[in-house]
Amino acid sequence: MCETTATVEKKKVLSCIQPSGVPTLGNYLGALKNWVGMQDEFDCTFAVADLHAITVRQEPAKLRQQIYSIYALMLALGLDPNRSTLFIQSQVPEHAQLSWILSCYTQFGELSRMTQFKDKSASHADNINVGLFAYPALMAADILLYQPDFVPVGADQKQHLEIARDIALRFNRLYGDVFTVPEPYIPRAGARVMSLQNPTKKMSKSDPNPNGYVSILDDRDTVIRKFKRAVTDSQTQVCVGEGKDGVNNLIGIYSAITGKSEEEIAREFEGKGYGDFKLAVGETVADALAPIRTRYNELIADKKQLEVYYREGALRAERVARKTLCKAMKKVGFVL
Ligand code: ATP
Ligand code: LTN
Repeated sequence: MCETTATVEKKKVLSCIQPSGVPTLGNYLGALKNWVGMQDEFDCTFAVADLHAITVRQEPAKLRQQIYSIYALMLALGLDPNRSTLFIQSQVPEHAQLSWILSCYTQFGELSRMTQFKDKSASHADNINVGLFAYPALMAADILLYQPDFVPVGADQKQHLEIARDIALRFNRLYGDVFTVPEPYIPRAGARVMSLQNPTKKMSKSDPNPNGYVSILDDRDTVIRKFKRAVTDSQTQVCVGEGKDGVNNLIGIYSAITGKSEEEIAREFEGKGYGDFKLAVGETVADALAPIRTRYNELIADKKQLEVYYREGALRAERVARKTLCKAMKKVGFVL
């Protein structure tokens, strides 16, 4: 009997994170942690979305620092440049090129419905720029250039992913199969981590109140202090329930890190008060983040090595991106 030597091609995954500050526990549980776990099973591409970050005003020196910092953090978390393609978006010009093309296949009306645009226009009322509005077309380009099957993101990005799918379908209908239409990959626990100070609002690294978020690089005492101060409610029982946004959020965080179910958590803290629970969540989060911080400090100290990784990552990304861009350009009718 003949043995088949054909290898099964791995499914592809792509995601990005903005260098708009130090990533929070929300970014970690909603996205980054899942990226690390996907590397064995999938052919992964991950990027620092610096072009997206300038949709709100950034201080140049600080932005540069944050780009290095997020790249180092991706490595510290366990993303492996030998197995995955890890790059900086602005170093692969195909993103901006495809973004322009796709923006001509995106309707003003559909962009006007984006909740992130509405939120950010309200919080940056003095700078409602065209880039902030067109952001989903750039995000669609980030994705479609790499033909991924899955895009792991937090729940807040679902709407942007749907528009990326719509753009891909629209383009394919006009020109044939140019783009893979990707599926969102949203984790069961941790998909929407809320602010510790206002648990009806998502935890965000650009929150002006640092007690609202836990940064991945916060030290142990800071993490525990922020959890001790977390807003809860006037009840006493540790369990999921209506009107218990703060406690629900803490249970979600604890569940995402320990893998325990809501019922198991309720049983574990039966008869104990919120104080004990908040301390336990704080300690668990601090334990999970400590090794990441240590590794990050080593990596960020060696800029030369970081540069080797991100330059190589950009070359690898560009080889794939160029192919898709050329295909799309040819279909549209450009002379190549
Ligand atoms: P900003 O707060 O500056 O607007 P952001 O953190 O919302 O930025 P990104 O840095 O691009 O945006 O997010 C990277 C990933 O983290 C995305 O997949 C996003 O869905 C996820 N994410 C962001 N905030 C949360 C949260 N609070 N809970 C779960 N996932 C989140
Ligand atoms: N829009 C995302 C960041 C982002 C992204 C992407 C996520 C930019 N390009 C491509 C997934 C795929 C955000 O604001 N969280």
